[in-house]
Amino acid sequence: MDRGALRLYFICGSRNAGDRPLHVIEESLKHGVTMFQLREKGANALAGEELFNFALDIKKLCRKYDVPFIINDEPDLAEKVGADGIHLGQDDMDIALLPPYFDDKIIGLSVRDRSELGQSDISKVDYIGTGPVFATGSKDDAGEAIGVEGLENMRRMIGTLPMVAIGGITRENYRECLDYGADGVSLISGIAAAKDTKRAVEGFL
Ligand code: TZP
Ligand code: MG
Repeated sequence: MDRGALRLYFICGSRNAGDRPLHVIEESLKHGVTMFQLREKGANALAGEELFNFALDIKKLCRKYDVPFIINDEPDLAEKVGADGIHLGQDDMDIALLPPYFDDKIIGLSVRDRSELGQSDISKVDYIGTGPVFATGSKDDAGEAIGVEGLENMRRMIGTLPMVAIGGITRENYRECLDYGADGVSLISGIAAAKDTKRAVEGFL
């Protein structure tokens, strides 16, 4: 994959961005987000046909702005909707078991530290997501923050494999993540909870 796509990687579901999530997502894409992930989690998360239709609407937006469209944790949905890739966590499906659809798609994997790296087969992984770098309120089981030192250690262990930082990323600490080895940042609230989506995106860029 083009590691440049990781520069500003927005993650969002239907419950993260007020009552007009598609509008927020379109604004974010229009103003410069470089990769998008649909992560549908939590109370009142969409499922079934509703989730499929939401995913399809987002895919159309991603195509319009020429931004890769990734789906978190749901390979069947990703294949059905024709997504550009899948992002998996340590407890999700084994990458080796992904169907052939994903052979030429983007595969992302969450890896927080040396121990998780040791138990991961990264031979088919296009990028890893490392964190939480800072404290986050967006994921209950995110675990303790690894800090920028955690990022730096991971960069040393993975060589040139594309890596995106995640967890508590703000305009203030964005640059630091890049300085410590990340190719970019992925974030939910930094964009989804911003009053002005355009300003938030442009602020990061
Ligand atoms: N994985 C580790 S931290 C996190 C995920 C999905 C949440 C990131 O959200 P925020 O609001 O950018 O901290
Ligand atoms: Mg997961």
